[in-house]
Amino acid sequence: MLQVRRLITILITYIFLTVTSSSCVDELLSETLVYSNNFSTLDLRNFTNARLFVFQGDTVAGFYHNEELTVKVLELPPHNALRITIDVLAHDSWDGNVDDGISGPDFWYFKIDDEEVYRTTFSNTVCVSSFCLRQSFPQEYFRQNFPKTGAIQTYNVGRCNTGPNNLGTTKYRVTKIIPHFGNDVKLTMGDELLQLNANSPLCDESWSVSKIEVSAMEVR
Ligand SMILES: [Ca+2]
Ligand SMILES: [Ca+2]
Repeated sequence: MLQVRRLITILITYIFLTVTSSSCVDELLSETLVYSNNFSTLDLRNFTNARLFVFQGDTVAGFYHNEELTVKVLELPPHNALRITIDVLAHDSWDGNVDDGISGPDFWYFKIDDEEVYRTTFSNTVCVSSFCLRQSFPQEYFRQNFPKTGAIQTYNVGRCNTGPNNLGTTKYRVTKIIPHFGNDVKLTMGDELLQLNANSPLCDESWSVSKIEVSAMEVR
């Protein structure tokens, strides 16, 4: 009887291992951080359209409104995927998903080798029962999350819009893993911001980047 039980246990274990080992889960073989830039050393090598300013004591690349910022990372080690991590500052009155043809949607995106791989919206608005402009982040567009969901830091100060409707600045960490081969990668960050009723759309809403990281991954 004991032997029968043992045999049954071995059989169940075998079936479990067979099922779990054949499931389609990618296995991470290696991950190497190959590029990290928080602009503290003013390193703008291989950038296009980069400019720096200091926000709350931190040197960042910015600010932008309907512009793109590009960096090339060269001589990557062997890999078949990249992990891209970007810390984005959303300054002032971003309007999220609102689709009124005047205020938004307010999109932020990035491209890998000129192909868009990520698109979301941010909302810095207040959220009360009678008024709340949702944002897609932490997911990609289109999702209906509350303003500032997933922020890693919020600041009471905006960059420009300093009046009674100052909506501050919100920092988000955008991360995505993308299949990639080849020795070099071109990373392009950009926005499609809309604010037709503002005297200065650039003052009304803009963005900056406080850190960029690229990791080379080998995945099976
Ligand atoms: Ca706005
Ligand atoms: Ca807007």
